[in-house]
Formats: sequence, structure tokens, C-alpha cells
Amino acid sequence: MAERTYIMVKPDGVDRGLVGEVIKRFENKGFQLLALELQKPSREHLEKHYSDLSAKPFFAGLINYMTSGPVVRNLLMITYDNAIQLRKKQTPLEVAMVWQGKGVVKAGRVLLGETNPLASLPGTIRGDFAIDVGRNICHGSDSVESAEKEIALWFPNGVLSHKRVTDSLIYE
Ligand code: YYY
Ligand code: MG
Repeated sequence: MAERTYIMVKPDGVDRGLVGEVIKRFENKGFQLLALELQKPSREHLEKHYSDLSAKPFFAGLINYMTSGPVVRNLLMITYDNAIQLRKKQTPLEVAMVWQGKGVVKAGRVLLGETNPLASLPGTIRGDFAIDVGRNICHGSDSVESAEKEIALWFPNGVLSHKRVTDSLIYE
């Protein structure tokens, strides 16, 4: 099977309107979008996604950041005044994506930049759009193995594969 990676725009990136920027860079490079969904994952889901980091000192802050803000489905059950207050806060939605292409796992990490945005070069997503490590706007799988694990976690119903007409213009 062709190489695939899991790329996610985190809630700060979604709220800041940077979804298109992330997609554009992967499209421009020539990678193929296989799946895209706006998701509102539970705390448990995110703890599973980041299970390798559960012993790190920043783990609690990381999960809070990924789930911060109002729970969207509760908006129907609150008073009007509360609704106005909640609407002013960030709604924590992530944009989950699967991208395919030759070397896409490693190349995807290059497009994202370093974990710490201040150490990321201009021209990378984190280098161009972020400052703090705890607000680095995007996620990318770090190996082929973790990519397949993450794709299964975020897209449990599977992902379609399809052949692009343009593949012959991108690959020799
Ligand atoms: O894969 P990547 O996102 O670049 O970094 P990881 O080491 O997997 O950490 C995941 C996530 O945790 C990172 O994107 C921000 C956050 N984090 C943090 O808040 N503080 C750190 N010192 C390291 C990582
Ligand atoms: Mg990582």
C-alpha cells in the first residue's frame, strides 16, 4: 500500500483559520488528500492519540489544550446568556486528515516544522504561523507505523484509496 500519514490541525489552528494553509502546502507539494473530517474528539480519544507521551510533564496541559472550550453538543441545553458567553470562547475542533504519497510521513514532518515553533524555519507551517510549543497548531505522524495506528484511531471506518489522474505528472 502507498505510504500514508495522519495530519491534524489542532483547535488553535482551526480557530485561527489556518486549515486552508495546511491543506495548501500538502497539495502544492503533490501529496494526495485521502480523508478529511472536522472532529470533536473526547478526552479519552486524545489520551489514546498521545498515549506515548502520558508520562511527560506537559501531558495534562496538552490534553487540556486539545479539548479546551465548550462542548458543542451541550450548546442546545444551556441558557441564552450562557450561550452568548460560550460563543465568545474557542470551540475545540480538530481537522483530521489522511495524506498519501512517496515519503509522506517524513516529508509531512518537514512541512510542519519542529515541535517548538520558535526553532522552526520560516517556510514551514509552525515556523510561519506559531510561537509556543503548546500552541503549535498542527500534528503529523512520526513514523509509518504510528501513522497507520493514528489513521485507524481517527478514521475507524477506514479510508478510501483512489488513483489520481495527476500521479503521472508528479511521479516519474
Ligand atoms: O510530534 P510533535 O507534535 O512534533 O511533538 P511530540 O514530541 O510528539 O509532542 C506532542 C505535542 O506535545 C507537541 O506537538 C506539543 C506538545 N509538547 C509540549 O507542549 N511541550 C513539550 N515540551 C513537548 C511537546
Ligand atoms: Mg509526535
